[in-house]
Amino acid sequence: MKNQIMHALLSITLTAALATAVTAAPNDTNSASLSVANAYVRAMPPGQSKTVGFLEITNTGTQLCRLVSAQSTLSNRLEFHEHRHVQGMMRMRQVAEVEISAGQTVVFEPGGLHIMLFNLTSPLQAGDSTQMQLVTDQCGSVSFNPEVRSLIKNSKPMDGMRH
Ligand SMILES: [Cu+2]
Repeated sequence: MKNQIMHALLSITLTAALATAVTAAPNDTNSASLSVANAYVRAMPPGQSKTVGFLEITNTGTQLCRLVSAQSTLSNRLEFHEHRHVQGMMRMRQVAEVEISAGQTVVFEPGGLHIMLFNLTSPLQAGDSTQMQLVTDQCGSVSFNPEVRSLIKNSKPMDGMRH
């Protein structure tokens, strides 16, 4: 009888340990099913402390992945945003998470989904090295190095910078 109780307790402990390991995994492992292409952030005009990032992310796996947060050495506050036309006006709003179905590519682009980077402490210039990481709920995380692109190359310089 005592043995059975001990066994049950051991099982519970093992289950709890496994659950902890699974929960911790997204921060530690690089995703096997997500790949990022064409990632860039905009160089900042003088006086700006925020900028925007764009990329294409593909889910090559077989399960749904949800982007739940973004991290970067550039900024302590990153948010997923999207633009929506509301009564003829372009409005920006924060989205808590971004879903990527199995086999789908989600594009972050000017006028649509984008990543806002707030509180940048130093100006960002074309050629600077950067690092960014996207964290998912169950697909691990993916790290990459966005290119810094100058606004001058863009035909609509202020697009995406308005709040
Ligand atoms: Cu935004």
